[in-house]
Amino acid sequence: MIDKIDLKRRRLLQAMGIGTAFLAAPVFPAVLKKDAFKKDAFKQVRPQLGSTPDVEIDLIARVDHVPILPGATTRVWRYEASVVKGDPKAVIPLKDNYLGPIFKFKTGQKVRIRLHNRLPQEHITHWHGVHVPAEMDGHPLYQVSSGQTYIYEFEIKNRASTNWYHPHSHHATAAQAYAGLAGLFIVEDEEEQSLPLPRGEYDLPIVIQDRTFTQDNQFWYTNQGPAGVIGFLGERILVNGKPDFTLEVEDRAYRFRLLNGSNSRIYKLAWSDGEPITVIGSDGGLLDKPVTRPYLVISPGERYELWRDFKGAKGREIVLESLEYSGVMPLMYEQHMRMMAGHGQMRHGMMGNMGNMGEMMSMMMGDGMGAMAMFMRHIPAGSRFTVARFRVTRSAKDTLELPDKLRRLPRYRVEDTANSAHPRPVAIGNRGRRFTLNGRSFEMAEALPEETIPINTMQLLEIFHFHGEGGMDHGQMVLGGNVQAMDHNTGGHQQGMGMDHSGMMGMGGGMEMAQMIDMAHPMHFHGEYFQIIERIPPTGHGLHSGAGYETVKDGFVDAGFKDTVLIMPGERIRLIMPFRDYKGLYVYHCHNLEHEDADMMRNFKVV
Ligand SMILES: [Cu+2]
Repeated sequence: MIDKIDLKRRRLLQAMGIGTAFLAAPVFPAVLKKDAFKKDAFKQVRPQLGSTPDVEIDLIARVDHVPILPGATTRVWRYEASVVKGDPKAVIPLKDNYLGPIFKFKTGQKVRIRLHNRLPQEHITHWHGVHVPAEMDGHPLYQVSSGQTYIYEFEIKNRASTNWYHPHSHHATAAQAYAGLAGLFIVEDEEEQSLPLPRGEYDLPIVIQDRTFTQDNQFWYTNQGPAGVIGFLGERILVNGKPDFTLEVEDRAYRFRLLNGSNSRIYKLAWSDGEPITVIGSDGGLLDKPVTRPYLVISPGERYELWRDFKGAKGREIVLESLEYSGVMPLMYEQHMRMMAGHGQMRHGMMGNMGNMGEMMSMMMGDGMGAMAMFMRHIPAGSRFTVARFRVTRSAKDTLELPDKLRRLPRYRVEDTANSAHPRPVAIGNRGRRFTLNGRSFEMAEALPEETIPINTMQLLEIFHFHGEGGMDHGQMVLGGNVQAMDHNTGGHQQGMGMDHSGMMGMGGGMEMAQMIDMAHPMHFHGEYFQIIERIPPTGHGLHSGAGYETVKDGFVDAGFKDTVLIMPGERIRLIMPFRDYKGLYVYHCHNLEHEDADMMRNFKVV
């Protein structure tokens, strides 16, 4: 029984956007608001391959039903593809799976992909990590209606790398990806193929996602209430589209290509037998040499390639686990989850019977089994759980030794950037309980002067949190130790927000709200891979206490080419990114997909 709801819980509920007007979310698919944006000025631009494509593919996005759990099939949205021309091995279909087929291309190939939208909704697909012309990148400007086709044509310029493709539809990326639309996009090149790395059945994808199911085996989704602030979290982990993922392996070395394809969940991966995690590649392909870590933090959108040798483990089961961590979620969430755990409400990491939370929900919303209750079934962020099991059942005929060196990796240097003294800011802030970038929300075709970038330049970028810390004037933010004027884009928005744009009463001041929703964000930049040159830890004072940072800090692998990077509360990250070959609009955004859909996204305009 609950006598009273204490202030902290009341604040959590308010910060998470419930307790005033809470919209019960329908079972997926949700009805999505139409955007008023006129895109007449942005008719599809046919690109110029300059010749006929080497590979031509028909890609269909459609509704389907696939077996996931025992019993009823699950209604999903999925990709399906076939090779119309060229190497038939360019498309590897996955049977009985909602995941899209694996694309395998070679550097230098010219590709044409005809995307047929057979979804009951507007849609566009983005090739995450792939360096393509702006019109080919899946900007929401180019989304097509149900029944329409979008034709992509581009040359594969990437080095060998594990990329992926997923929706980038306006305000609908999260729901569409969650419904199943995602697939791997692997690029191979000669140098990578010549290296002594595991191949064929020893080179395997590990796509990690989380989902919540209804009683009749259907995907359940919401982006309302707490899920709208922290992102959607599921009650079950799926690997390669399957629950309770178990793989029989030989006692030899494997190459695992990891993708975190979850909407918002961050994993802290470790081997159950105490072997360190050996990383040989990241978003943009192989590192120059292997890197070992006690655990690996992988946030939504990121890829890492692991080397794992099961030598000497025959007869054993080795588990890939996600370990406990803290500090990535808003403090209120973590306090709340600890409190629920302390009250014995967790069962197998979930809310068992609805308990206090359910009663509280009944009191506050008159609906004890509503959307909030479904959402609260999720595996708490930062709890420990199994991701995948590997049973070493077979003896290998041969094996490989981990090479000391992998492949040459050109290093980007600050002195080669066009703006070494003035990094371009990517300031994470908030307006009420919504996150902003450089003080702004996404506008379809808008780019500010600091978001306008001359073509064929290298740029220094700095990502940091700016929630209107005191002692600074409006419209200014500290960047690399200098105060930089940001007049036209921060003025007034960052501080003293009593009410957010939806008219909901905030928590009585921007600072307090900022403190309550401060969290980690996986930032993704479209266009081309960047390199991280510096990760500056939280200072430990001011808004960001840095609490929990030590539970994740040894799990970042910043080497190599990246397109997505997790920035922790209080951290600053400096990176160098080239803007080569193509002019036009490329988005950068948070890859917590609920944040992206809530407009935590902006454009870079390459001119
Ligand atoms: Cu975010």
